[in-house]
Amino acid sequence: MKITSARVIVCSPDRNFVTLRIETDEGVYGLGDATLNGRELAVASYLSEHIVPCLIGRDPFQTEDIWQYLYRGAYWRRGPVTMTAIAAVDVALWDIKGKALNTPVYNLLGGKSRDGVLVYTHANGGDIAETLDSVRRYQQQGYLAVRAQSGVPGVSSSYGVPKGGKSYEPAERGLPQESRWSTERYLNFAPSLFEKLRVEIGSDLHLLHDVHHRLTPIEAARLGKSLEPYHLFWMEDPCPAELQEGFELIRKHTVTPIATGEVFNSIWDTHDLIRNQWIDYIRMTIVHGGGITHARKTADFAALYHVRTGFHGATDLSPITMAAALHLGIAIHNFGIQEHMHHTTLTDEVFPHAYSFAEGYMYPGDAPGLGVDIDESLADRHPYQRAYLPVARKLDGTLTDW
Ligand code: EZ4
Ligand code: CO
Repeated sequence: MKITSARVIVCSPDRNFVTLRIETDEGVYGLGDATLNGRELAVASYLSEHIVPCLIGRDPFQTEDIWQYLYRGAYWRRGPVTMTAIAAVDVALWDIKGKALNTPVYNLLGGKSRDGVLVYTHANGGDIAETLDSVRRYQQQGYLAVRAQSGVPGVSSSYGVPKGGKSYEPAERGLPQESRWSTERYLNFAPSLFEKLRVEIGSDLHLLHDVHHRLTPIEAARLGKSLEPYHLFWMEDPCPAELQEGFELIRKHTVTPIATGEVFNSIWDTHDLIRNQWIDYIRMTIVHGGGITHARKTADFAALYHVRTGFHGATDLSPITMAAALHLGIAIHNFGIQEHMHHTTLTDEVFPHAYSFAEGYMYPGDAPGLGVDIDESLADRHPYQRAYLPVARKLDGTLTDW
C-alpha cells in the first residue's frame, strides 16, 4: 500500500478545525486532526508546505518510521506546531491501518482493557448556586465525574465560565479578549465552592477542578490543602509547568491529586514530573503531542510511576482526536479518565462518528479505523474565521497566565 496524496481541510463549524486527509493507492483514506487553537493556519501550512510532499509514495503502515522521519528528520524538534502536524499524520495513518485491516484501532493497540472509558464533563456558573445546578444536570444525564468552575466574587470574568448564556467555548472570533484575575480572591473563594458541592451532592460523584496555570507552587499548595476535605479527583494545571520541579513543592504539602500537561507536546515535557512522581495524571493530548504513537510511549513511561492518563478533551480537539483518545484509552492499562466537553451539533454533523456516551462512560464503537468521517461539502460552507484564546490581566493590569 502506498500514500498517493494528502491535503489539509480547514473549516469552522462553530469553531475552527484543521484536518489532514491522507489517500492511498488502494482507495482507503485516513483522517488526522491538526487543530491548534488560535494558531490553526501555522499547522495547516507546516503540513501542506513541508510535510505532505514527503509523504507521497510511503507505506502508510510504517507509522514508527514515518514518525521518526518527521521528528528527527526535520532537525528542528518539538514545539506545538511541529508536534501537532506530526500527530495529524500519525493519527491518519492509524486510521488507514485499521480500515485496511478491517478492525477498530484499539485492536491494534492491545485490544480492550476495560468495558468503557470513564469521562468527565464541564459544569460551570456565574456563582456557586449556578454551578451546583449545572453539576446536578450532568449528574442526571449519567455523568460520574464532573469538573466544576465558578465565577469568583469581585473578579469580572473567570476561566471556564461562559458569558451571555451560551455554552462555554475557550476561543472567540476576532482579536483576543482580555479577562481579569485575582489570586487572592480566588484562593479565598474556591474552598467554599467545593464545600457547598459536597454538602449538596454527597461523596460519590467525582469532582474535578481546573486552576488553569494561575498559581505559584506555594499558592497551589495552599489550594490543594484547603480542598482536601472535599476529596477532588484532581486539581488541574495548578501552575505553569515549564519549571517541572515547581511541582515538588506542591507535592510536599498536599494529598490532593494533581493533573497537568494539556499544553505539553513531547514526552520530555513530562520527564521530571513523571519520574519523580510529582503528578498523578498526565494530560498531554494526542493531537498536540505527536499522535497515537507518541501518546502510547508517554502512557507506558507514566505507567512505571503510577501516573495515569487524563487526556485533554476540550472542544478545540476535533471528533477525530476524541475518537483517537477513546481507542487508546480503552486499550492501555494505566488509563485514568478522559475529558469530554461537548461539541456543537454542527461540529458533530461535519464529523460523523461511531463513538457514543452512556451512563458516565464513552465507547469508541466498532467501526474499522477510528470511526470518524468528514462531510466536506458541509465543512466547505463554514470557512475558517480568525479566533483566539483570551489573555488574562491581574486587577492592576499586569499580564498573567490565562
Ligand atoms: O483552555 O482547550 O481543561 N481544559 C482546558 C481548556 C483549554 C482550551 C485551550 O485551547 O483547560 O478549556
Ligand atoms: Co485545562
